[in-house]
Amino acid sequence: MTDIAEVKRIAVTGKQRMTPSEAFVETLVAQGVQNVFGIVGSAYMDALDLFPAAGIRFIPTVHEQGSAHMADGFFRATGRHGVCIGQNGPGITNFVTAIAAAYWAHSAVVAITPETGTMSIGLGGFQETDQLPIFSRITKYQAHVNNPARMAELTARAFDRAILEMGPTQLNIPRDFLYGEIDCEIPQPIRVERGPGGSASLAAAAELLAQAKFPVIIAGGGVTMANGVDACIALAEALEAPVCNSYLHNDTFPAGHRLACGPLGYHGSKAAMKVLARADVVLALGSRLGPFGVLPQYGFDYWPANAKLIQVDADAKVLGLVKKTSVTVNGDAREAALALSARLKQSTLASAANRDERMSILRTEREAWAKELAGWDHETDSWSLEVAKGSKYMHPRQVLRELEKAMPDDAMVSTDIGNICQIANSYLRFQRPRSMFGAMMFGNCGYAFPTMIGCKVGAPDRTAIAYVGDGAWCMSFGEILTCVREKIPVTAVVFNNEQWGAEKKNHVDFYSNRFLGVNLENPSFAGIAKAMGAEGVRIDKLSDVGEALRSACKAQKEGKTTIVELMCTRELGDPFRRDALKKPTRMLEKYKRYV
Ligand SMILES: Cc1ncc(C[n+]2csc(CCOP(=O)(O)OP(=O)(O)O)c2C)c(N)n1
Ligand SMILES: [Mg+2]
Repeated sequence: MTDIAEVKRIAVTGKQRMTPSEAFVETLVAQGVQNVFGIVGSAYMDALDLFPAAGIRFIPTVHEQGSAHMADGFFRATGRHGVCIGQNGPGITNFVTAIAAAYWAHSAVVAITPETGTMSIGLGGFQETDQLPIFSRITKYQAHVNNPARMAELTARAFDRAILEMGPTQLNIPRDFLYGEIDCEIPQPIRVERGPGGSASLAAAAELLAQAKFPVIIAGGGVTMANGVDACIALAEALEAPVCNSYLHNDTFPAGHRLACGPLGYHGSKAAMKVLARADVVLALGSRLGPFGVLPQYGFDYWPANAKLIQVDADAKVLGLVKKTSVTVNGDAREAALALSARLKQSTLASAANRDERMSILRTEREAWAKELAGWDHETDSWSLEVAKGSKYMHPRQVLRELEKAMPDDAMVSTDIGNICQIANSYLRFQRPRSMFGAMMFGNCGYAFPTMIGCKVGAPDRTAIAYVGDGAWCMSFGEILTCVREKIPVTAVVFNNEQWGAEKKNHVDFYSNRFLGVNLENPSFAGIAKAMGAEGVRIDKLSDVGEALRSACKAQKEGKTTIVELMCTRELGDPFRRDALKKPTRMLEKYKRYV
């Protein structure tokens, strides 16, 4: 097999005679693709055959959902396209959940979906389904190759649009269209340069910021996507404005910076919420202010309803969508931050007058939250106290604190959907961007592990850690084999509380502890890991947690994947969706006692 590193990766130039498979593969080369995640299938074997000679690594996965999550993680870690491919029909429908997740993570994933051959469409021959409607609401753009001669053009467009529209796209290819001969020129990638936004809106934003007595910045995911953390820091320092991270984006501003408040949203930082509540002007930088991310937390509605809101986003469609805005700027987060800093240099800042007072509020709130977290060893609701009382296992919060202390500086951490993974938001602190990979707003269990495998492929020199609950782990642990077979070393931290905890919390809060389908009988996850060729450790003593994480991370340098199974009590923190559940009402006699 060709050594990929040695292949010259320059696409052919000028109009040439070639096969559509060659046109497709050469367009991938022109777009800079070096890794494609997928499961092999006859539908695209003619193109797959060329991957090694084109310098493209094909990474076979266990399940196509895993492939698409890996593509998502690859994009989020690198800012470069994540690419996945599969067999027409079932291979492609297996992508769906992960593409929906990538949609809400704003990830430039290109899902390549070979489909039934054109001469048998509609006959129900084999592995046939209409593949465009399925993805129509979870992609930003769908290219359908309607003629083999357009293979390169449409392939290129799927890649260009994923970056332009900041989300997944689909490239749908009737499988017979990979064969034949075409005259074709491989298109060069089209990348638009994004500006800071309109000058009138920037002037209005700068004026509001200059007049602000208590400006607060919310640094959203757009700051990372624009590689704009430095520009955000410079703007925050110019204003001496505290900075909150938007929900699940704990890496958009360095946690150690004197102006950092921590993350908003579910199990976020109370300091961030208390500081934001005092703002008279809020600058949301690169954030859509998603509704779930700004819900009241800890019984506290922190959104400053009377503050003026400046929202900056590269996607015009999210401006003013969720929160009422005073000024909207349709611009790149980095460019806009730089432009605002430049404008503010010429202004007198009202907030300079009360700087010391504001800084003292920030310090007080940060210290109060740090102290509260330090003393918050376990949950204190009566159900949690009851189940933890006789347990020989560890309190989740104490486990999360030990992990935080042992976390390497270069760590990338993905978090799944579950009670313990969400409480982790309080304990995950990062100093640099592209470090936190939450399951974002599609909220699917099973996201974190495959996503982190993709992150590791994109950033092999960084330490890769996935946080996963035991329920979600069972949806995703098959991909251990991908780590082992493909030598992609990752650490999975599995919080084993023997339950689908996040949903069980709703039984506790709303359904009088009528547990149904939430208790889990688990095998030994450490044992399974070993049987699959990885390392596995099972920890039930707090004093062993830090060392287990440290040595698992070290083992990555030797190419080893480790599953650290942490035995946790069944106690449960605040629920996800208190906002969306109601105490039950029953009207029919037979259901009367179900209240
Ligand atoms: C694919 C999918 N199925 C179901 C759910 C509903 N759900 C949300 S959290 C959760 C429980 C997660 O349990 P676990 O992974 O064990 O973590 P824990 O809450 O126990 O910490 C479930 C079933 C979901 N979010 N995604
Ligand atoms: Mg669990």
